[in-house]
Amino acid sequence: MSAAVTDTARAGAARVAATRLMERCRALAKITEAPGQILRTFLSPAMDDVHRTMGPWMEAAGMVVAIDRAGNLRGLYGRADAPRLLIGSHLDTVPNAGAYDGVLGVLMGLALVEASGEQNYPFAIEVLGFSDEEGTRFGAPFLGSRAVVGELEGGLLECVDSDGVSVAQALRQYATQRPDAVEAKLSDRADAYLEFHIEQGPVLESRNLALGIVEGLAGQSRCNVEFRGVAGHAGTNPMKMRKDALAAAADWMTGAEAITKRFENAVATVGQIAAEPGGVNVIPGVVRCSLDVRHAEDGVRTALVQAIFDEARAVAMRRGLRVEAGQYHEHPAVRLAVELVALAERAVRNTGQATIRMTSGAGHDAMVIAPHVPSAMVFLRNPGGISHHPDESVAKEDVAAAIHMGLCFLDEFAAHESERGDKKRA
Ligand code: HGY
Ligand code: MN
Ligand code: MN
Repeated sequence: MSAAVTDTARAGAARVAATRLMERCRALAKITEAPGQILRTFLSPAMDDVHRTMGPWMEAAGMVVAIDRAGNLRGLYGRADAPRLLIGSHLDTVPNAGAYDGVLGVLMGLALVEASGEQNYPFAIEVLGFSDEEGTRFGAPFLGSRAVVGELEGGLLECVDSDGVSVAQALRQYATQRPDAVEAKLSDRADAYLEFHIEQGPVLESRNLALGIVEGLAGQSRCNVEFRGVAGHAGTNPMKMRKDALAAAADWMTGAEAITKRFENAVATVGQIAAEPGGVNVIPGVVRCSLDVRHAEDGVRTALVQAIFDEARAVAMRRGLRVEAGQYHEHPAVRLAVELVALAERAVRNTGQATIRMTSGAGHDAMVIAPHVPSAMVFLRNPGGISHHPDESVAKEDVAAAIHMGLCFLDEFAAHESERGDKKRA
């Protein structure tokens, strides 16, 4: 069959596979631990339901399916002792999430196994559905992929959820309830990792492109800032005599925003704020804020975190309050594997599409895997860049383009693996 006919057939198969993938995203979007919104968190019963739904799809595609002790869903297509291409992303969500963040990348792995038919690749494919990338339950992200690379340890295990349960306790309880869970570890045959993800930003749409090739991911810091003032009666305390923790936090946040704008391409976000005691007629005595800081260069990010902490101390001093600021999680910026990024770019071009190289402001499991396995990421256009929101969407045509590109990637990777094999034998 001529290459053109094969490619036309392939593009047709990709469109059929894209329709099924979108249906599966909608089916999984119905699985939630909060009626009326999409919410799935680390080791929750909702995640078990996702496994019970996806497992049969993966088995029907010829995969051997297992759940590991960190709650990651794993499907292997091909020989266990063959070199392995990992394709994955996460199955957990933020609160009130969209239907595609993470899930799409896991279903892309399944779709490529199904669409690749009986191709006899010189490698196996392992599809991974990570159990926690967002950090919604414990605040610390990447728990699933960190477990796989052996980095779920130390302080991360002591993070507690809103019920006071630690990561370590949650893992012990999960393993007790699932004696058949397999070890959460990376195969020593893992040769490459590929992650498909919606862009969660406006760039591809602004450039009228379906797919982007990720070269690197910005580093991120997650911090807590706590202001301690004096709670009091809202009616009897003159404004000049107050030590209002919420007014101080507000003062700090506007200062932090102005500071961040002076650091080019940096972002800082206070996503959570809790005021105590929380009465409408009580001056807040304690306010706890989250702080998420990101930048492509680690030195700039570290300097910005310090400048924002200094601003908190200056506001507290000015207003006569106490403040504690600390970083509880950070992940350095990551560059993805040059050779694999070029291979992914070639695969896009082989489908006849244009593409661009991008740096991701969002964190992804690829940044955890990349220091251990050569990794590449492909972004899909995300209308309006809307994400972490129920209006998050992706076009079926762009999913078809991604599947088409993914099949070309498998061809390119097969050639790459055969070449590696030849060199080893020489
Ligand atoms: O926070 C992030 O960047 C990702 O969506 N977890
Ligand atoms: Mn996300
Ligand atoms: Mn994500």
